[in-house]
Amino acid sequence: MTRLKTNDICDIPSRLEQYNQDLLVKTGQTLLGIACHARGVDEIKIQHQVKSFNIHVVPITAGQGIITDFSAIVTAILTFLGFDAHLADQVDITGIARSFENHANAIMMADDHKFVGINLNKGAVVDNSEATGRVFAAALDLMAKGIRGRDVLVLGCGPVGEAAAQTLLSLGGKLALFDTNLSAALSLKERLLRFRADQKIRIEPDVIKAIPRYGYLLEATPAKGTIPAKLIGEHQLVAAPGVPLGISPRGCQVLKHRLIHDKLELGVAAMAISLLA
Ligand code: 2YG
Repeated sequence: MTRLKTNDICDIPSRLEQYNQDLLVKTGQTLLGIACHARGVDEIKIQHQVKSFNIHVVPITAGQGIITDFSAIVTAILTFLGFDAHLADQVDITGIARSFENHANAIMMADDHKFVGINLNKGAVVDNSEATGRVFAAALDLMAKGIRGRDVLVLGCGPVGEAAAQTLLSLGGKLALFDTNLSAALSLKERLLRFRADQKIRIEPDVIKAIPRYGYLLEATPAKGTIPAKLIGEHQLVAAPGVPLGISPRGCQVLKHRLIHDKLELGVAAMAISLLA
């Protein structure tokens, strides 16, 4: 799992309004709308609930320690979405205990291994990797005006790619998988088929040969340059939760409004909606 750096995320708060507009142009939905689509809940209903849903974000010093502004930026994203969000003024156990004492509805916090949301009333846990894969798949579905029946290639079969693959199957996508580690792709296919024996899932052994053959790509690798600019076609749509972005600046220019990528916003929005729903 890629560890974010402050300068990856420091300009998120000031660009939230603009990013929201970009998402609206690309998908027809806002950040909140995409997160609701990823959960299959009605946005209007959710809008009434967000402002009274109190989420505390608690910085955690374990392991490599605090990423400057990470918790403040998560809080800013939640506030933008309309939640009653607060950055805890204490860290670690003290911050967590204080959130319970202040009757928070949920806590969000991250160590070096997991970034989770916990609903304090229901005890439900939401994981950022799962939420991120799911919400980027939902964004691709919206951008494609329905992924049903379309051939979609998931690049990267880790936790984010797995959640994206599951979501794309449930949205009716015709799934293909690639991973630099072939056994990761094969074992993901096996896990997915346990629940959908009827589905056909292709494994693509050669990503360079495969990319031009898919109109819809979900890039969930922690590698740069996964999708070379020269392979990007005129009509391909790409949703890229992978950090760092697996597409070069040149590739981003070619894709323009056919690419969705961010480092925190969609995943945090999907976590929050899952905590509330
Ligand atoms: O509380 C803090 O400031 C730190 N303990 C946060 C550490 C977060 C480490 N994890 C990551 O940087 C990413 N996996 C977060 C999610 C990236 C988007 N999918």
